Amino acid sequence: MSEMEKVTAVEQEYGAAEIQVLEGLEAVRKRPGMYIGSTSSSGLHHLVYEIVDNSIDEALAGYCTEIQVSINEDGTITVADNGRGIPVDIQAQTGRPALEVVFTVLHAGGKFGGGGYKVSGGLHGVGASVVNALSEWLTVQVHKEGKIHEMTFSRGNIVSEMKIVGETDRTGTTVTFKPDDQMFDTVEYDYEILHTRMREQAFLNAGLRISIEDKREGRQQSDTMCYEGGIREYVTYLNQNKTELHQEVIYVSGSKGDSTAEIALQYNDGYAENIVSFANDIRTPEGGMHETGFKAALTRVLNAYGIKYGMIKGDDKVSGEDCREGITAVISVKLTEAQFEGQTKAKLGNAHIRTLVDNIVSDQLAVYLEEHPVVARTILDKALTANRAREAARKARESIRRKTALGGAAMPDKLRDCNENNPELTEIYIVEGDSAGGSATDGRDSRFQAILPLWGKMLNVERVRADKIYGNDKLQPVITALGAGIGEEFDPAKLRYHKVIIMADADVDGSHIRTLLLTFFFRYMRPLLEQGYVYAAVPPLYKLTRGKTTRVAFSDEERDRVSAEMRGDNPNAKVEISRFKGLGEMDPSELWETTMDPTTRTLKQITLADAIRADEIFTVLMGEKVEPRKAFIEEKAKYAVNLDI
Ligand code: TTJ
Repeated sequence: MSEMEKVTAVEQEYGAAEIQVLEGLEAVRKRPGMYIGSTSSSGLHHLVYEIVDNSIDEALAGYCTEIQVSINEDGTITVADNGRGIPVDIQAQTGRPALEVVFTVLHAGGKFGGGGYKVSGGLHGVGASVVNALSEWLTVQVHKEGKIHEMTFSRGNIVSEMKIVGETDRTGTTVTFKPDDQMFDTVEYDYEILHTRMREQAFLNAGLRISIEDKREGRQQSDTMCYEGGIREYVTYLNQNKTELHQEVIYVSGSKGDSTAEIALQYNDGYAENIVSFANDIRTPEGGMHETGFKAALTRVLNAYGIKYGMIKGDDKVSGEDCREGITAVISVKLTEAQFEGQTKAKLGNAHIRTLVDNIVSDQLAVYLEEHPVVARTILDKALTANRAREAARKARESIRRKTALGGAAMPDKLRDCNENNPELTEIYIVEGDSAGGSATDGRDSRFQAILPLWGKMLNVERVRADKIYGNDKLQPVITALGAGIGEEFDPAKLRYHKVIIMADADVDGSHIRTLLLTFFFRYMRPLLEQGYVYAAVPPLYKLTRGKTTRVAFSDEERDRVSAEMRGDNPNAKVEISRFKGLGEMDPSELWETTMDPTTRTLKQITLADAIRADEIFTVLMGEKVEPRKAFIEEKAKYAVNLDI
């Protein structure tokens, strides 16, 4: 039951209604994870998306053209738009100003005052009241009808009732909030995470100008994003640094009833399939009906064209995978009452959307191919080449399989396996470098911990056809050790370890390996991430020694605190502090105690969102052009390291 209904049920007795409201927001503070997914960094960033969603709804309704997001100097967040402004009049239902209701009643955002928005990103969201409940303080200013209306809150409670604080000649809404550090593991915002999300939203809402600024000391930066071409430009962005096979991005769109769909696509000369899909501006990395409809129609249209013009003969059809080799596509659908399903609620379930997308692609792509025969021939050639390569690879794989039949796959030489066989109890550390691998092997508990060292440069999965992955000397050991296959054959039930732990240094090389591995898992073992099997080890940064006592610290703050503790009441005591330069520097017992012992270590679970970001770094920048790639990886290394997203 929504809180709104409860409030109505008490028939607007003001006191009772107020109590209901407080109980509503109290529930949010009791179980914040229920409303924003988690109280980690991901939940923290979610607060911003919740607020921005409201402004995007206003933009979808046609009344807002600009949104500004700022990380203020003190680490608080401001979101401002130039929409009509949240209504400030007294709401009949509650006898309270609508503005107050938006921030104090659960799920009130966007749906009050009758009518509301037809298709709304905010429909998925939980609304401004949740952000309010989880903020140490929050201020909202509404510019409307010549006046500036202001209201302030603390942890969801009203601090000052709505009042007029000045005059204005514009309209719009501005919200500033400070996330409550009692509610979150961290309250430090990451500019890159917000930047990526805002860029995505700008692509999805053509013509909407979104700017973002970091005003914090020493980290000042900003960007303004506005894409008249919408998802067409998104495809261009994803294909930048790649060699496109045809110049123009193909775009098709249509609607039925309240639902709309648009698809943009362009092929490049690589082998990866890169389909990014959204429902109501929310990313759906697990796919769903819109992707299914798209894939079915694409395969059907290309085969029909190939047969019609004699490029495909007899029964030699090209498969879906063949048709998607080297494709970059963005699918965006909007619908009322989107059903999000799957492990991470990241899969669209509404079946009528499959039909809508299938029809649009079937009709319009067929016409496009007829009108652009050169492009059509290029795409068909690509699919036919993919088809031949896949056939050849399948035969090669089968002959290898026959050779190793019965014996099962031999484990990689470098793998130091554990004794336990039950995968639910075992874990594998994928370790960067031979020396760290040595320390890990000596330090581990070999009963349940396996070690697989990786060394040297990893394969750039962007530039390789899926079949080559099997034969790659860096990835093959990972595939064999995990034992669950890759791609469409990947089967989590066959996993040999239920914890896959990436252990790499907190430097550029470490983040490179981590990014590559995550990209690989994202592309070829996605359920591994979806089902939460992947972790990052968190090695300490500092070692502190006083006499015979040694301790470690994982951050600068902890270093200072531990150092003070070790000195105790003795101000002259000398505590020596050294920085671990890398995993290889730790001796086996140090590595065990700080990073591998399940009773003391910290593991960060890697989410699909982390992998998407790693993949995007790749998709966008791992093209042929080497220099920008190097510069980018070095610049972004910090956020591939900072996995707590
Ligand atoms: C609702 O319908 C009547 C006219 O105003 C519409 C509205 O509420 N627009 C609106 C809300 N624009 N911007 C917001 C908004 C902006 C922020 C930053 C935060 C919140 C909670 C709402």
